[in-house]
Amino acid sequence: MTSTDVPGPTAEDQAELEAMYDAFDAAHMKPLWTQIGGLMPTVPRPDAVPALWRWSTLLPLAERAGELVPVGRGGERRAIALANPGLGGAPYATPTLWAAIQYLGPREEAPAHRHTQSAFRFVVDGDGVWTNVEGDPVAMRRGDLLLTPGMHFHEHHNTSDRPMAWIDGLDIPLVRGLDAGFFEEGPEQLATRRTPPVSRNERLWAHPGLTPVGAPGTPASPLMAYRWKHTDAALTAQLELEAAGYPGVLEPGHAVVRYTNPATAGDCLNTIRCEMHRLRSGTRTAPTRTAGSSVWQVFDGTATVSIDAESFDVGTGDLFAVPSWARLSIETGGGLDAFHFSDAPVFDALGLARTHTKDPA
Ligand code: 1HN
Repeated sequence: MTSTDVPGPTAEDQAELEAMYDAFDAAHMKPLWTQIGGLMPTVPRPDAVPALWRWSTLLPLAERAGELVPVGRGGERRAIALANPGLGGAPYATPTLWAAIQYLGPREEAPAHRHTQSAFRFVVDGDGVWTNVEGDPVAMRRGDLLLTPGMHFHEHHNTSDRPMAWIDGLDIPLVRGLDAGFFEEGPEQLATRRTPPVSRNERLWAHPGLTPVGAPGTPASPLMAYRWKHTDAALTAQLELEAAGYPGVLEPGHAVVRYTNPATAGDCLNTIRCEMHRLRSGTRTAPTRTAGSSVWQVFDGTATVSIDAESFDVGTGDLFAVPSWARLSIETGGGLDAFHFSDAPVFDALGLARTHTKDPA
């Protein structure tokens, strides 16, 4: 008998198979053989898509929310999340990262709370808000990265007559996926209305290469503020050294600093990596794929960003999301400073980190 003579399933066989699949359904069981491609793709196949949010869209809408929606207990924060169009309406920029614009009007206060989710704020423009982290007042100003590690009480207050907007990044979707979220309201009264120019944590920890002996180290950074003055100086020095012929930058014309825990040199937050990138004018980054997702915000300058088949022209304040394993390249004519945050610490900790860089085309 040749293979063409093999008889197909009989009607009786077919009926038995169907009965088995119905029994699987009834017993809440799923056979692997119908699902393997979806469960184990050869490379990541994210639902998240390359996505762009323009500051010129976000800011007026946040201002409108400032006019129409009060901030206070219950809502807690006037934060409006970036929802990746591939994620079915969930308020997530990527499957692991929440990103939002937050807006606080003149003299407004956002109440104290704490949660297991890690958080940061990055300030693209403005000042006048202090965030009290565990009762330590931390000024928020242009170019600063401010941290709120998990389970630190935090509240915000605008001490000025001007509104202020900034971006928040949190690991909300990751923590939701792990069912690890815990949340507690704090005291009704603001912990303090003091507005010192330098917070206690900076006085202790913001001295390069000098660890305060006796101060307890922590898995997330004990330093809550990374000031633009320091970030800018580090990037300027890298590119000046490169121009003088010393090695030290990632690739020609591309300087990067990572915001780290001064006690460990590890990432500043347990679940979120934060970096500032500076591209010299006329620089194009090598197309790179990275396992793990991320969000960028242009801090200064302009660029053309290619993410897989998409291409976006971006300027100050614009945000874009890069799905896992998407091919990313950034090209700038006039120079670019861009803030970048990702879920890379999670990928590192779990042994899932991978990157692939093609030679520049
Ligand atoms: C939160 O605590 C802040 O403290 C911002 O500014 C956004 C989103 C969800 C849950 C808590 C903040 C948040 C948040």
